[in-house]
Amino acid sequence: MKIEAITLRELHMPLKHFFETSFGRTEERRVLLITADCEGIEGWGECVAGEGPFFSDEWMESAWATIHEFLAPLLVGQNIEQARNSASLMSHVRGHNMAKAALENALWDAEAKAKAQPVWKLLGGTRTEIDCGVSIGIQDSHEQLLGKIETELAAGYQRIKVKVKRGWDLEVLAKIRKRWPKILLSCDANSTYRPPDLPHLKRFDEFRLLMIEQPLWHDDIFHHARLQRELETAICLDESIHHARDAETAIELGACRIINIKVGRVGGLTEAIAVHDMCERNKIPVWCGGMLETGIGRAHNIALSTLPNFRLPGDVSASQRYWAEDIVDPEIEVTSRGTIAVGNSPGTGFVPKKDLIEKLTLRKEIIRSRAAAV
Ligand code: OSB
Ligand code: MG
Repeated sequence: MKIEAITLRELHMPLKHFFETSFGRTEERRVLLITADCEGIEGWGECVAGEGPFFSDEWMESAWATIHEFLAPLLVGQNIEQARNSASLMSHVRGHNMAKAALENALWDAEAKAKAQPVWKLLGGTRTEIDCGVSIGIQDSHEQLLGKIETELAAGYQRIKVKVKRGWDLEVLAKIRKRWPKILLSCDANSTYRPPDLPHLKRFDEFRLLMIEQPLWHDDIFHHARLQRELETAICLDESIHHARDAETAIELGACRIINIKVGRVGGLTEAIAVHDMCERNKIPVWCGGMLETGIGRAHNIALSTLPNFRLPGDVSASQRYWAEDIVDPEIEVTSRGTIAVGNSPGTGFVPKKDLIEKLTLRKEIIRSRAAAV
C-alpha cells in the first residue's frame, strides 16, 4: 500500500450544546481531518486534540504543525503492507500521540478498504453490537443536568457518566442517586482533586458508582494507587494512560480497576489494541472513551469497541447528540437498547460527506511524495 499523499483539513463545527469539564467549556470544535491517498483508495482519520492544551498538552494547532512538518513527510512515498507498520515509521517523533493516531487510523481505513473488509474485523473485533453510555458535562444548573440525564435514559443509553469538579460533585451525585437509585452511574473528575481531598473523595463511595475517572493529576499513576487503596469505588484511569506500559504500571501498582482507552491518547489503533490486550491479560475491563468526535473519529471508536475486553459501555454515542449534521453517511445511530450495530461495509463503514466537508473546510494542505510531485 503506497502512501501517495496526505491531506490535512481544518473544519469548525459548533456543538449543539456546550460541553463543560473541570478544565473548561467547549462550544465549537476545531476539527482536524486527515485523508491518506493510497493508490486510488482514500483512508480517513480524525485528530482528537482539543482547542487548547487543557485535556492534554497536545492541541489542534500543535497537531497540525507536527503532522505537517514531521509526521506526514515520514509517511508519504512509503510503501507499507499494513497500517500497523506506520507507527514505527513515525517513532522518531516523540509523543504527539493524537497527531500520530489521526494518520495511523486513516491508514487502517485505507487498508480495510483495499482488502474489502471492515476495520473492526481487521482489528480482531468479535462483537457485532457495542454497548453505549453517555458523558454529560457540567451544566448551568442541577435541574438542567437532571433533565439531560432523563433524556439520555429515555433514549436507551446504558450508563450515565457525569463530569464533576469541586462544588459540582457530592450534591449533584446525591440528587442523581435519589432520583435513579439503580442506574449504572459513574463520574469523571478530569484531574481536579488532590490527595488532601481524600476525606471528600471517600464520600463518593455512598453513591455506588461504577467508577470515578481520573480523580488526581493527569500525569500521575503512583498517587492513584495510594488513593485506590482507600476507596471502595473503582478508579478508572484516562489521562494517565498513553501506552500499554502505562497500563502495565497502573495495573501492577493497583492504581485503577478499570481503564478507559482513547485511540487518540494512545497514538492509534495498534497501541489501543496493545492496551486492550494488556488489560485483558490482567482481567481489567476497558471501555472506549470519546473526545467529542465527528462521525469520522467516532467510526474508529466503534471499530475498536468490538474487541472482546470492551466489557463496559463506552462514551461512544449518537452523532445527533453533538451535531446538527454529522459529516458521515450514515450518521451514527444508537438503538433504543443503547447499542450501535456494527456493519460489514469495507473500511470504517461510515462514508465522509465530501461536499459538506469541503464546504466546512477553512484550511487545507496536501503533502505529496516527492516522486508524485514531479
Ligand atoms: O475525559 O472523557 C473525557 C471530552 C473532552 C475531553 C475529555 C473527555 C471528554 C468526554 C467526552 O468525556 C465524551 C464524548 O465524546 O462524548
Ligand atoms: Mg475522562
